Amino acid sequence: MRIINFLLAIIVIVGCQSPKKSEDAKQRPNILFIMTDDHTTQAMSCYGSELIETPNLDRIANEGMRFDNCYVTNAICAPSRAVIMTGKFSHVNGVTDNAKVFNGMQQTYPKILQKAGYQTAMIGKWHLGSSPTGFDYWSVLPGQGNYYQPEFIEMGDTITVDGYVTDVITDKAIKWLKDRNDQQPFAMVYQHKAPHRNWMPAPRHLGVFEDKVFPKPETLFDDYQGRGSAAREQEMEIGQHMWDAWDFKLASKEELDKFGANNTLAAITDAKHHDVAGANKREDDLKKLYRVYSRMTKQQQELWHKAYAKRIAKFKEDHLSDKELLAWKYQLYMRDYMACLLSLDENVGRLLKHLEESGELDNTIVVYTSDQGFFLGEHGWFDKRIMYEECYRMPLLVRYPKAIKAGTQSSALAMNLDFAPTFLDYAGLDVPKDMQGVSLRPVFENEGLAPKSWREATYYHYYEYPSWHSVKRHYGMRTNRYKLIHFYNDVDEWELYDMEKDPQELSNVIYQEEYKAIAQKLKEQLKQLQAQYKDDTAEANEM
Ligand code: SGN
Ligand code: CA
Repeated sequence: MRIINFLLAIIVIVGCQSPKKSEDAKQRPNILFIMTDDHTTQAMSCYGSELIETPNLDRIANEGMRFDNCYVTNAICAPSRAVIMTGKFSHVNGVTDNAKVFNGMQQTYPKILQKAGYQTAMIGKWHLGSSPTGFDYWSVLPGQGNYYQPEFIEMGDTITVDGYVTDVITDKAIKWLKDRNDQQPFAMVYQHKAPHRNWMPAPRHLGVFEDKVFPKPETLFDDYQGRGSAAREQEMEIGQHMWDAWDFKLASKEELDKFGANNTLAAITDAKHHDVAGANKREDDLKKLYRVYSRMTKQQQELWHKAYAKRIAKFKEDHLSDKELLAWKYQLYMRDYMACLLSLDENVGRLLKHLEESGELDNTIVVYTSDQGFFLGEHGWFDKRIMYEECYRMPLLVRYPKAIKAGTQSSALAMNLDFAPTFLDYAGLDVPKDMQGVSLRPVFENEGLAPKSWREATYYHYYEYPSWHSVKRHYGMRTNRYKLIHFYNDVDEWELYDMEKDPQELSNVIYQEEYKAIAQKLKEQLKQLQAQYKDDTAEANEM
């Protein structure tokens, strides 16, 4: 008994002193990969946004590097995630659109890190169809996940957790960090659902922006003159393709209660929410909202109705139409999107604070990004997919004081393809030859400037058509100055933008005499990129 007490005392004493870090944990950096869903640079104060303050994200930028030219290779969820995991383009990793299931047998950067002695975890939105591989611990939202009382698939078991999704994901992340073995470095993939459609804020943020008027983007009333059929025929207009109940929360307590009393949950799971012309539009719209509304507690529902009562009354009274109605809907969209960002920023702050307090922050490469950008009313749109700047550009902030000078900005052309090689490079591992991206380390070491012989163009290819939001198939490239796009499949149209003269992409100059030579040169360059990245998947789909 005495011996046991003695041993216990030793354990307590040793446990109280901060345990000595192994050389491994001291030298190889931890990696914290923070990715949100559909968060765009126009809604980050560190990128100059006047729409919202994001102090905790700004901290990462102020203490690290902000990338101004990081581009996604295929602006949609699952494809972007698969590119990040593999360091390979969609046509190589197989996930060309959201309906494809990721083949988890293939090589990924978490697998390589895990094999090399990193502890790996994947927490939050996954959206790759198959179960995560390469992680010691994983707890992921099924599919798109839910904002309230979310389910998780945790190492194969489905559980439901009370609370708001952004808070719950962070609780899980902090718990895993606390429980892990700190003698090994870690790589944690921490991915949020927010601020994905239908933009449901945390209970504590419901209604916070109801009286705020957000500045309108200059192109909110775009008429798509000067662009091709892809811009004209898409289905992502705030005015035409958002839903009154689902998106704008224009459904009263009475209407929702009545709907709930007349329908069983089982019968309302097949809402055809993308069929805007459907005869039962209101019915489908209510179905979709009721499904998520019924997940809330009574108390949460009360807060919800209190927050939205005012806009419902205004909708009934004002009978707005045309431009006035669109301008008002834009406000409703912004109020909810931005309110979702409040909890996101708070939670990122909470996680950074935990790392700081546990002494790990400065030995951790902290990355903040989103699976792609998003339209916040530019061109009258929401959603993403098309290779226009607002959604093509990704936010990318990286904090790692051992290698990155605080407060630097980079205009080097980067892609989500580069993330995996960057992590492997910093972990001191060889980047497999078949990864198509390159490590961003030379950019960090060059204080953000593109080093000599850095890439001159990024490459893009989007496939999900015909489908949600009707954005035509296209591929293209961007240099520092120009963007060239080819829409194919049911059309054969080229667009060229001079980003220096026309940053809003309002005027397609491909047929203008003065751009003839540059268009020719860029087309050649585009062919070379396709050869370099071995992408011949468009040819099969040409007209
Ligand atoms: C849902 C959304 C779409 C969105 C896709 C893909 N509709 O289907 O607006 O484009 O997800 O988003 S919703 O009415 O169900 O919200 S992604 O981020 O997963 O690519
Ligand atoms: Ca997304």
